[in-house]
Amino acid sequence: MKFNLSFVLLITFIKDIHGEHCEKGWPFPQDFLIGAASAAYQVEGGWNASGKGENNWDWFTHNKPWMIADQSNGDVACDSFHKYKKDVAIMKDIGFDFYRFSISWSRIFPTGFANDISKDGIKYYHDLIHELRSKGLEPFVTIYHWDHPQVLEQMGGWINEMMVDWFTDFSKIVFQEFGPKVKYFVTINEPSSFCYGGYGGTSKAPAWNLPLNAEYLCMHNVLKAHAKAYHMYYEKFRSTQNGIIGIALPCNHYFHKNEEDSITPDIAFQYDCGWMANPIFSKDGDYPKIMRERIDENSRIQGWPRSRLPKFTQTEVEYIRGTSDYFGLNHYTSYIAVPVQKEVNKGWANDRGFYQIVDPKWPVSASSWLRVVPEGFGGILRKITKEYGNTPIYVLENGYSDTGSLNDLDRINYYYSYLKEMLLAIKDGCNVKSYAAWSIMDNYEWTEGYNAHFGLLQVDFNDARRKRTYKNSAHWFKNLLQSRTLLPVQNCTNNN
Ligand code: GBH
Repeated sequence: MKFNLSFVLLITFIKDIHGEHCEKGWPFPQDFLIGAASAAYQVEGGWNASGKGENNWDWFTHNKPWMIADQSNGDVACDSFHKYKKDVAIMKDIGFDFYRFSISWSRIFPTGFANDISKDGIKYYHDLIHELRSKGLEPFVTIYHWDHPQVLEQMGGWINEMMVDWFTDFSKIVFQEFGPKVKYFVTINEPSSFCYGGYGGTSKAPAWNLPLNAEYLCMHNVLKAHAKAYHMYYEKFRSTQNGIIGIALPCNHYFHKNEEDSITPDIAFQYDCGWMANPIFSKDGDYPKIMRERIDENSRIQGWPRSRLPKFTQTEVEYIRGTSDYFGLNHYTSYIAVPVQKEVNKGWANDRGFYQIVDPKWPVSASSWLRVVPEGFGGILRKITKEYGNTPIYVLENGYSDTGSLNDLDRINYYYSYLKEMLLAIKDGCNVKSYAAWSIMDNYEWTEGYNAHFGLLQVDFNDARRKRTYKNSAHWFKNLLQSRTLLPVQNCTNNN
């Protein structure tokens, strides 16, 4: 495998310098950072090792296995709790600049609260960070990637405003302990994913299924928690630690259905991305106007005594606005936004007034929600730049799922076509500073279990040692990182 692909790339290169009909390579900007990403619950395992407490995903998968596609859980996952040195050695070999990983809250606070801190839990992340730095990789730390102590969930999870303080307590320990050796922090990964999936719907723990209500409350608290952690970092840690801190938002791109419809894609963007981004990155802060208007109107029509979209005070608006040093973008796919007219006495369909479809011509992946639409990546980078100005954009996740083959040409094509769009957007003036592939290895894909494979490395989940094997895409990245140039895949290799 390894030999084959290098050979093909070598031929590509030779043909290239001989000026045959290949697209030429696209160099990455200088200082551009390229990394790989993961999340604690998805890779660590060691669910009760060294005194770790139970978290919401432990509880959910153990007590409601039928909610998971293959009834599986993250008890062992990739066993990165024990195999982190191997992981780091592999990333060093591929040549990544940074590793984005998250901290397991219940590993640090086994009983859920700040009065009981686990030395072993802290030590694990010190060891991981040390291992990364000694191999020349930057640790890029996500404080929260969806797992929190189950006791906090019992107390309402993200619907309880106390979560703002609990999250701040946790963040404080993270900064205190790891901040001296970490230059890059993400407070919270993808608020809308767990607010919709966990509280509004059923695709994430705790699957409350209280749509058009609980997700709004969840987001309200998440934005406050993010802002509070950000301010604490600035007030107490930044001057000595010199890092940067931001938030990771999942933003799709939206196309129109009809040529003449210039507004629905923007409305869809505001609901999907603006819901989280507008309060933080816009000039005036707060939720997007369109959401305020439509949800307020629907709530009124439906006889609610107040809007289901909670309100920030002006002080809160200002407290949240500007609380991110960069725009952390997780982007995978695009949709077509189709408008739905408001119905008399009924208001806006789904609080939104649009629904989303896909173009059947867009290639599929192993995840029902993920179609391959590279031009949407350029689209969303330009849209974010247009909406929120020149804030640096850190792409913190982008990737493709398949059924797990080592010969993953579809994944290579996905990365090539998406990276090319990104480099074009940079040429057009988008201030993109980094890119992280999701994911370094196949892992526990939440309620999709082990069915969806996003990894550059295959993990043998039937092997107690969780053997890791390079896929062709890992070799492809290694080559890219050596040349710091995006070289064509298909154009040259298939047409010769
Ligand atoms: C990322 O979310 C996550 O940050 C990461 O942990 C995960 O492994 C990776 O994606 C791959 O999935 O189930 O139909 O309701 C990406 C954005 C938002 C995509 C939620 C899936 C749920 C669709 N995700 N969405 S559905």
